[in-house]
Amino acid sequence: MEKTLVLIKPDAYTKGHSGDIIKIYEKEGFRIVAMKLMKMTKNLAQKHYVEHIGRPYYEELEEFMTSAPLVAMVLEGEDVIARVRKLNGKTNPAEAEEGTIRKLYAESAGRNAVHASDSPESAAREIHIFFNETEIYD
Ligand code: FUP
Repeated sequence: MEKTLVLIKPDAYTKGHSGDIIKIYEKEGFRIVAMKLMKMTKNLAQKHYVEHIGRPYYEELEEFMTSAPLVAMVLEGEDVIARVRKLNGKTNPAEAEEGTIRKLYAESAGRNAVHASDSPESAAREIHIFFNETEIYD
């Protein structure tokens, strides 16, 4: 069964939206197979966002992602990668469709409530940045 990495980012966690967001994924039928509350270190941010290092927004992104705890989880389900991306909505909440998590909870393109892997390759890479095999209950 397909798996994806989801992060409830520091903005959504701090504002108390974790439960609402998890409920959206569970209602869709996805199974949580790993989950933890953690604070991202700069080192972890650089690993996770390696493709973004050097972009104009990177410093601010790293600052934000390390500013407060986040909820990391692995979701499992049919076509979960594409379906979670659709539930999350576009990167910039101003462009996100009604009813999507980013439309509901994101403040801006930077502070945008959630992350989800964008391909099977990213999912495989990202899941193992946050979890080891013994922490995944699939
Ligand atoms: P997404 O796949 O929707 O998470 O978006 P991207 O991979 O394009 O970007 C990753 C993160 O970089 C975003 F979640 C937030 C940050 N970012 C900005 O802050 N500004 C931008 O213009 C683009 C991305």
